[in-house]
Amino acid sequence: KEHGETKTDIVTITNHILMQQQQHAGATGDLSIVINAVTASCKWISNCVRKAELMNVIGLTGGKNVQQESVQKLDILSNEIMINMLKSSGRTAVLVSEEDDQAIFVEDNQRGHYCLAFDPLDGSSNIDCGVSIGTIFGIYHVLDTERKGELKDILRSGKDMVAAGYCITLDPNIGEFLLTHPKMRIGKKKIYSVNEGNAHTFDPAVKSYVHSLKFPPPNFEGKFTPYSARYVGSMVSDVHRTLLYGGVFMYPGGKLRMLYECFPMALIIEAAGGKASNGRQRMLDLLPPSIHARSGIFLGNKEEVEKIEELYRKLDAGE
Ligand code: P6P
Repeated sequence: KEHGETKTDIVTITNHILMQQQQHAGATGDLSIVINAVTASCKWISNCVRKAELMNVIGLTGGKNVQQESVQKLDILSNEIMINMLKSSGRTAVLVSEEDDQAIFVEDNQRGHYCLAFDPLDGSSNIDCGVSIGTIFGIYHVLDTERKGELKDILRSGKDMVAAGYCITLDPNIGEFLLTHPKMRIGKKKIYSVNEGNAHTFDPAVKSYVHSLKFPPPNFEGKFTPYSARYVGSMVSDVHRTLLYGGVFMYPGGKLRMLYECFPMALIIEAAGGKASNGRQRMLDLLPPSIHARSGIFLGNKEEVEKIEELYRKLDAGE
């Protein structure tokens, strides 16, 4: 791009998916339809969140979701938008949402070959203070297209996911998602991201790792080079920064949900050349025992995650 010339090879998500799909001879276009339903939902949700401040919709409904967390009205709205858009795409069979206690089995006449696990509005406790929030989703293809639409089609390990994504920003001017980082590779900055208010719950491996980042030995020039601490408290924001800048994001213990938070983010980070683990095993190899099962998660630059895994090996070996 010469200085001053307008960039003309703008690729929208629809074009990008179609170009990817054309590379697969047997592609039916169904996955493109599913992803377009997700992007349409994200545009609608983004619009609702922006309008919420004006409509004063913000405020607790007093209800509780399956996680016994107080629910914001926007959570309910976002969930209904996602479910209705995915069902009416006619390409989905089973849906799992953070907002619904049970899996949703799409009626026969609307059923398709894809299953989605999603958090319609992750980080919603941050809505009132304007921190970025977003939608996280992971997509599976049903195991058997003749018998599509059973729990086993979605209660699976992360490595079976065919696609995953999150929505955090939308270009409100043209209302499109634009390809900004083709062939995305994770950054290499020295940043660590964890809620240190939970330090009293950290096991010795996490304690030792975090300490090593804050008080590293002098580098080869004898300089003291601690990592920077960054923590938003909204997974889409913390993982997006980790993807673009590098470093490590951690939520030790079991708060984040495997199907619709850990697996999609693990798939994305691995696709960008990073690593994701529960400290002992590759995140995507885990098999969730239930649809809202939780896991500890460490994701980011390979060498950072490998340091943590080595500390867990020593901890388990009693060293
Ligand atoms: P804590 C938001 O509520 C969320 O589910 C994730 O988006 C975020 O990473 C995490 O919880 C923050 O949890 O305990 O640090 O407030």
